[in-house]
Amino acid sequence: MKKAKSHFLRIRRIAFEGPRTNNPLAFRHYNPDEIVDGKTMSAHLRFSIAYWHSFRGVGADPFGPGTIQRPWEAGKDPISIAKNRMDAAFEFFQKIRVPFYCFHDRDIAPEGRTLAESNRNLDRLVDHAKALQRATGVKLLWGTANLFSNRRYMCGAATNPDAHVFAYAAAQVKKAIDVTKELGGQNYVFWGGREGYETLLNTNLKREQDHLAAFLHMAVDYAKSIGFKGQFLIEPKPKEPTKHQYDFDVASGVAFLRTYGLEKFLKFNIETNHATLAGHSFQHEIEVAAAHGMLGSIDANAGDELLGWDTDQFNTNVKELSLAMVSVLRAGGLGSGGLNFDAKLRRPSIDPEDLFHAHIGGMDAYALAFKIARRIVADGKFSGFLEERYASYDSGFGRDIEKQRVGFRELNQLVLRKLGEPKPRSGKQEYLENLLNSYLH
Ligand code: XUL
Ligand code: CO
Repeated sequence: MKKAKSHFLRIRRIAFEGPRTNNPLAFRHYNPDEIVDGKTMSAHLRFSIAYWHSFRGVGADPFGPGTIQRPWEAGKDPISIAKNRMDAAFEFFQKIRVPFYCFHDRDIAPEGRTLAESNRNLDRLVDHAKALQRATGVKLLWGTANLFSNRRYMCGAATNPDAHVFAYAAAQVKKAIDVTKELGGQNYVFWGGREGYETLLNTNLKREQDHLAAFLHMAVDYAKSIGFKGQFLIEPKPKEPTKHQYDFDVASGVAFLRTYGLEKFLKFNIETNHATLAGHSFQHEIEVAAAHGMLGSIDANAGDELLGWDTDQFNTNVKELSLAMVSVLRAGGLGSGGLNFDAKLRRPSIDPEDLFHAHIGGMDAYALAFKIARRIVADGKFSGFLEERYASYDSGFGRDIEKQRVGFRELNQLVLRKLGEPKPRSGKQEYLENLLNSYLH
């Protein structure tokens, strides 16, 4: 491939300079090559760039069009623009030093007038991506299909009342799985943006959920038939754009997947801002997924405490991330998943340099949280406290309860004859909060 011109001429590859550096374009905590437990930090954290935000986001909001103008968007031919944009993206991936990226089909290639034309456009950009992946070593963490922007999907894709739309979505996802496989994608994501409803006056909820399950079964069968080995992930979100989305949170997702016999085939892609929109903490969603052995990947971002929608901001809250990373480490890591920055610049952050500041902040916050979480886990103070708190279930009648070897009759006899009144023990929340802070500061 011929040497492409630089799109970020004034910015060099971001270096690790340590916590004391004054250089705003350097990492303070993320040292990609540092070996931790026999693996590089880069391999532990598996950072990924979200193509849709960083290379398709223009800062538009309901009150005004985009503010962000990139020089690589100039030109008339949509395919050449898409290729140019992809060159800029891969230069960014290298300079910010991430090993992965993620995309929707329509992020990387323009939609055509027909599905066949859209597929041809996609093929051209997939060829380009393949060459760039080979040249840079950057890999595809996951692919997905955009089943929510085009007006045909206004009432959903797999849950659309019109079977014709279901069929179209199936054809689009078939192609998206094909190209994800072709690019060596390690996962494939299903986010049901419009798989929900606005009003039950026009919605058959049960039928729509049955259809969503049928769609996912078809995807599983198709992946098997072509030998796609990537992990399927479902990404819950309670609302927005639909008022009520079927995969509301991890718990309802688990119930849905188990109800329809899909639990062996999918894990969860947990997004921080979706967790908080559902009224949960980020750590809660990770713990619920981990409890079911279904923690797959993370869409790393944050909401705004004062706003009730999906602001998709870069997360610099080290405390929140440390707690999340403790749960990730205890769950044994993310496997084929990673930390994908599903986060966008604020509307007035219009400089290409802002893209670097945003990701440096997000990566450093996660790297610091990772180090703190490793210390917390290694010290074992919190896990020791937990073990002690539940120790009464480790032997005697507590163990019999866990093993379901006793019932109400036996426990009734035990309390009346032997145990009597339980002695309450402090939950020690304030002590534990202080202990957590001692790791943070
Ligand atoms: C939307 C969202 C999506 C998914 C991929 O809130 O998070 O970008 O991550 O479709
Ligand atoms: Co997301």
